[in-house]
Amino acid sequence: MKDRFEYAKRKYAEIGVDVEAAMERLKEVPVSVHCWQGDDVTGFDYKGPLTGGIQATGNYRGKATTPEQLMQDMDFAMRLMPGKKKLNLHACYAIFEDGEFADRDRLEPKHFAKWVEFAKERGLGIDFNPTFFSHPKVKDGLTLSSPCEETRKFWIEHGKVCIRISEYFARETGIPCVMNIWTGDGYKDIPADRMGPRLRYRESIEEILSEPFDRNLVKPCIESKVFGIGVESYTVGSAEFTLLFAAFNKGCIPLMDNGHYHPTETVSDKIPALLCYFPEIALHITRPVRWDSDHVLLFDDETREMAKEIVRCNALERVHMALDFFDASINRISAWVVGFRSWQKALLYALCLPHERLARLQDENNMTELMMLQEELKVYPFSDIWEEYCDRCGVPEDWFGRIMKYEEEVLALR
Ligand code: RNT
Ligand code: ZN
Repeated sequence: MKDRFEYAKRKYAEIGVDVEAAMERLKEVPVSVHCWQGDDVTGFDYKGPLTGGIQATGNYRGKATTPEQLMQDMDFAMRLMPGKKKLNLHACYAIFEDGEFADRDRLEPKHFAKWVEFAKERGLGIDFNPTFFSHPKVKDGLTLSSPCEETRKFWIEHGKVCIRISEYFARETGIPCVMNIWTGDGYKDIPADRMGPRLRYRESIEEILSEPFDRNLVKPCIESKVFGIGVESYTVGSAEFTLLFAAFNKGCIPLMDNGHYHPTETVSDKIPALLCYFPEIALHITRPVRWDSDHVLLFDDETREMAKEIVRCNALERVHMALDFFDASINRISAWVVGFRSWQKALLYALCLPHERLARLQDENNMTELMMLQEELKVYPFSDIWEEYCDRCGVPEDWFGRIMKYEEEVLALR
């Protein structure tokens, strides 16, 4: 195996790529692991169905149903993922001690103390998301854009308490917290007023962000969407609305989820466009199949292309990367691990490309050689670099066998 790695390393060196440097660089890049793959976005605060136009399908055995189980599963999964991680939480994952309960507008840092403990023990930063769905106060499918003042107030308050919790995460872990605002607000059928909800949405988010906080600790993001299930005709937080909101509100970061665009649009192309204007951007990395289906991320063309853009733009520090998929039809731990590994592969692959040389060919209009080289690079001995990277990160070779054993010994008994 080492011989193969040495050969691959030489082969890459011939085209000017230092694979050692690539591996070292990747080890420092944090990728946020979403807790919600572990329990199909259920959370711990309400017993109702998943709403907001998103859907987890499948009923594979062994779903985590308590904080202890979710932490145990996540811990197990993370050990099988090479590279640096962050923990991504949603507000609905608040942990209440014996019989105590606080609604979403009354959440406090203490309700996340156990998560902080979990993160600190493992040296992880924490990212956060207010949860504007799966809750009785979502009125007629609306939250921050609702015409009902009481509803709007409730959700604004939720956003504000989440800022305070985000700041607490950052202070405790010493790592800034990326806080993402996404709502499923919209209409199933053709609305009579498209601007009204957007004006209310704008006002609500501005109000949330008027909560005083340290901008070095909390990085607020806003995520757009094209449509959801049951919300097919109109989405308040559309792409244009969201991008312009971020552009006009200093310090607010636009978040692109690559499941949230029309099927022939690509987020890989949008990354460099946004980087021309925003100092920082954020991503939800997923795999949409025909719609925003949130299938497990794979090492496919568009995934590689997104990673290539981030690396080419020299923007590994400017792009906050988070995974966002949830498949309940297969072993959830394998889903987590395969998805995370896919993104690591994509980043490592991108770091092992001779970007300057390729760009030069483009600038010289040598499109003949550019095509040739881009095609040849696809079958370079990348797998040997990847194996070496996993080995250096201490990931066991038989990681999948371990997941199967965990399914038998832990998940199957739930
Ligand atoms: C939904 C959005 C959103 C959620 C998570 C659970 O379409 O992608 O980011 O997936 O917040
Ligand atoms: Zn998302």
